[in-house]
Amino acid sequence: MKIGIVCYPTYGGSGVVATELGKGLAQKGYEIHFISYSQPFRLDNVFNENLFYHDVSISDYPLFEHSPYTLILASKLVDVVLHHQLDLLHVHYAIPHATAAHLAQQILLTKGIFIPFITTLHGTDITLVGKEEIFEPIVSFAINNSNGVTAVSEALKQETYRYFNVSKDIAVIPNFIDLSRFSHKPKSHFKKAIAPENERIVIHISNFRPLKRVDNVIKVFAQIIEKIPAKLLMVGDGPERNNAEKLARDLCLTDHIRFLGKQDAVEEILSVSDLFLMPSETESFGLAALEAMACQVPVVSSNAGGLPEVNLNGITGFTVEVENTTEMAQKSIYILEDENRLATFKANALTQAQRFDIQTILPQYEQFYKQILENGKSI
Ligand code: GMT
Repeated sequence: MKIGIVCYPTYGGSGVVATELGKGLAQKGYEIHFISYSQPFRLDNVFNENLFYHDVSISDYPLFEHSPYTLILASKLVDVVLHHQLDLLHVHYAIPHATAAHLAQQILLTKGIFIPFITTLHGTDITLVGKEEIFEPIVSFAINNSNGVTAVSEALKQETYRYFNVSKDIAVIPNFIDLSRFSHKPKSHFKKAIAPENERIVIHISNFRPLKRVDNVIKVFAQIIEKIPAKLLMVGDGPERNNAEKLARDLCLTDHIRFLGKQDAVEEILSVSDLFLMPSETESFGLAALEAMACQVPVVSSNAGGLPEVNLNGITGFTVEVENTTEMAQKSIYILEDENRLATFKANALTQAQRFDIQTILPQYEQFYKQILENGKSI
């Protein structure tokens, strides 16, 4: 089967899921064509005869103050489908990818070619951007006209029905994890460098967008450190980083917090960590939390969106009301203060992460593709 995958190439969960899915499918013999405006960052250093990347070059024609990306992408999709005889398009993130795929589908129909497309909803396309009223008609239209729709959590599925005029069935296929990469690695020398007095290591990883509430990470940590010797690692970069660094300074915590910026080998940093904080305002799934759990790191998160489907309250960590930093700190201290309790939470985190093993989830996508292609035959 030849599949075109459309995604955002930059740091971000949807691009990671799309890229890892494509790589996994290519290994199983599918021919995968990534189509994006730059090479997805997780597609680095991969050579596989079944993997292709097609660049969507953005025109700089002076009349276009803003390049019409949706149209350029639609044209590129037509081109790639025709020249590589694709069977299926799988677009990640509704805006604008689903609209571009629909347009490409209609153009190809005029040439006597039918290509079905699947849209995977990842979260902010529905919860944030989607709620901007202006986008409602286009997102509803694109979802209703997709040949198949998946959402990464039950919560996101329900939210889509709540906010959009959508009649289409939505299948839930959760995020997944490659356990051969994300596993606990012995890195005691690294731990010693960060926490020479054997302090607990607390970690946060994100793109530092406002909805990640990195300010609350710092506020929770400020309360943890009053009771337990600890260090905080802040991994990632984004618009809120400066504010977070300033808050750390204002709270006199700079000796205890390290801002590491973007890191590739996050599994190594997670391997020395004892607790992951994710106080997000909204989170359709929380891939970063799953990556932490796979490395045996318990999670204290908000209870937003799909997080309770990933982080089991009282078992793999705790889920707490968004903004309740006092309770987040109390739960964190509860996990960190007792060695045996911490070990139990760590073991539970791994057991839960194993349920999202790529080997289990990838066949769900394969099954879904088959179903959509079968349905397509009857159109
Ligand atoms: O979380 C982000 O800022 C990135 C965002 C994206 O669209 O790339 O992630 C979303 O998709 C991920 C993969 O499905 C989910 O694990 C994240 O929970 C989701 N983010 C939000 O809902 C905020």
